[in-house]
Amino acid sequence: MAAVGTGDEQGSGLRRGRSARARFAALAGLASGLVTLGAAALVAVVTGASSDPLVAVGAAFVDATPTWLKELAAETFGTADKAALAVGEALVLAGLAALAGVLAARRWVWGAAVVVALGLVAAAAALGRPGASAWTAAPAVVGTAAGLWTLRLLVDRLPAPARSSSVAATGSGGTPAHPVGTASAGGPGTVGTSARDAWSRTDRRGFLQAVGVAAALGAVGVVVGRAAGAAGRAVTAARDAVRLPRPVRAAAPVPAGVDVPVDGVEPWRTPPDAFYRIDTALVVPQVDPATWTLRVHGLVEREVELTWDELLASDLVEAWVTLCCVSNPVGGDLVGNQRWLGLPVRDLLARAVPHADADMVLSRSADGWTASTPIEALTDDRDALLAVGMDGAPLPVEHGFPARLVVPGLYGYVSATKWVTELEVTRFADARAYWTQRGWSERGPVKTQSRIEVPRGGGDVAAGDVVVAGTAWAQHRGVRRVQVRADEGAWQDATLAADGGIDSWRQWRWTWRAEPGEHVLHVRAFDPEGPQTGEVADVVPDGATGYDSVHVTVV
Ligand SMILES: Nc1nc2c(c(=O)[nH]1)N[C@H]1C(S)=C(S)[C@@H](COP(=O)(O)O)O[C@H]1N2
Ligand SMILES: [Mo]
Repeated sequence: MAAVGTGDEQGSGLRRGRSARARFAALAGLASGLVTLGAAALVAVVTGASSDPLVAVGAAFVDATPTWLKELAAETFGTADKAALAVGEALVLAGLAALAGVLAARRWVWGAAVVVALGLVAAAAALGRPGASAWTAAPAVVGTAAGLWTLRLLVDRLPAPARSSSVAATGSGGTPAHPVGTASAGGPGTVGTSARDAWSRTDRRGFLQAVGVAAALGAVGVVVGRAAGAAGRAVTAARDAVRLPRPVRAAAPVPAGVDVPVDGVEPWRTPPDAFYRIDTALVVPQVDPATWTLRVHGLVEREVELTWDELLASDLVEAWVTLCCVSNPVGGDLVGNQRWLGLPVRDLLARAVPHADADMVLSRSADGWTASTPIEALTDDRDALLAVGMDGAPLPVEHGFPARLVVPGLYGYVSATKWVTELEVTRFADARAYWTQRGWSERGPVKTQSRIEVPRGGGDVAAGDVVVAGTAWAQHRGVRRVQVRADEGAWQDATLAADGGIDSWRQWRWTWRAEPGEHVLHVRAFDPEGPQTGEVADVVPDGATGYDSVHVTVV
């Protein structure tokens, strides 16, 4: 072995060659990862969005996430938790792809094993989605094959591993390496000979170009595949074509004065585009009303299957209902009020005739989500609706088009199934819904709540008469009274806004004689049973309690 330079120099040159090689190998891994995703996204145009590895793995992750982590994510990212998940997934994947490249450059089988393992995870996740067929694994399989092929091509273009300084490397594909010492070698200051020297600038440029081309092709595949898939599946045209019938019973007219005349209070009627959105769907299910049906089965005298046309031809009614999420913290905004159009669920259940021992209806969505609703809430005289309309228009796609449930008095997680396709009449003892399987209560009646919207905490207010205002809700029981107190003093009655019905929230306001200094305001609402509890409880397992408060600096 002809030594060039000292042993130390030689060693560090070797190491440097190795780490440079590893860096390039990592790039090869990243580019191959993109090719995998691009090829998969293109196949998923045909096999459906939920078969796309990123979507399938993300969805499986969402379903498997422990409740505490989900709560943490919701607290940290709010309704941006889906974006946060996508970023997290991309980072983990990028790390694994780079690792696959580095390993493949050392020993091909190691790198290939990482790629195949990732492919298997993606295939398994896709096959585990509701409505999966064997084809659902196709994007993962095709993507993995394309990724492996790309990785092999790129790794073959890397310089041979730097084993010894004197051995002029030969390309692994049998290509003769450039001789050491030509113009293509490392240049001034290069220590010893290493992989770097054996790899000409031209080789390096060629490699980086190949990496660039692969990465670009992969990225284009992802973008085009996603866009084509979304355009092909989109039900926006079908939604635009829907003509909703007039209700046989219109909603009670909204009295004047449901909105308190105070700037900064959320409107009584929540605009649909401002309505909070909560669901586990990473891609919004696109359900074509032409093929949609709702099946009522289980503990019933006769199964009922309802088509879209039959539903629209039924006697639909309209009702204002405030919907809220069990994950809404005290003072939070996962709550909204809207006018819904739909078929009373009791009419639908009456057609099926539930058995006397049934005490629950497990509703299921097109994407496999489930909610457990006490059957009495669906059969008593409240406006529990199989809703098709919101604010006089077909449901927005992200709010459940073509049909969803809306049940006054229950949190969304036990009642408000969007993209609903099935009602299984059953018993609490026999079936458990999506969130109940994850530690939440099987029943979720809404807890009476109130919040202060004005003044917002943080800013200063001028001493004197200060208007304090906000909203309270106690769906299907009704808000009877709202009280406010300053600095833990005596509770004072607030003035209630006009009453839009017991299923809707209610605004209130109160005038406060504010003295300069630091103050804290609390609010509480009363339903017919009495005041809401001030006891502080977390959202898990069945909804937060406690008084909303704001800290105000009066100057
Ligand atoms: N298919 C489906 N329906 C669903 C959910 C879901 O994850 N999937 N989430 C429920 C929850 S927890 C709530 S609070 C409401 C929210 O309805 P919105 O997004 O229209 O406000 O939808 C309910 N319906
Ligand atoms: Mo929710």
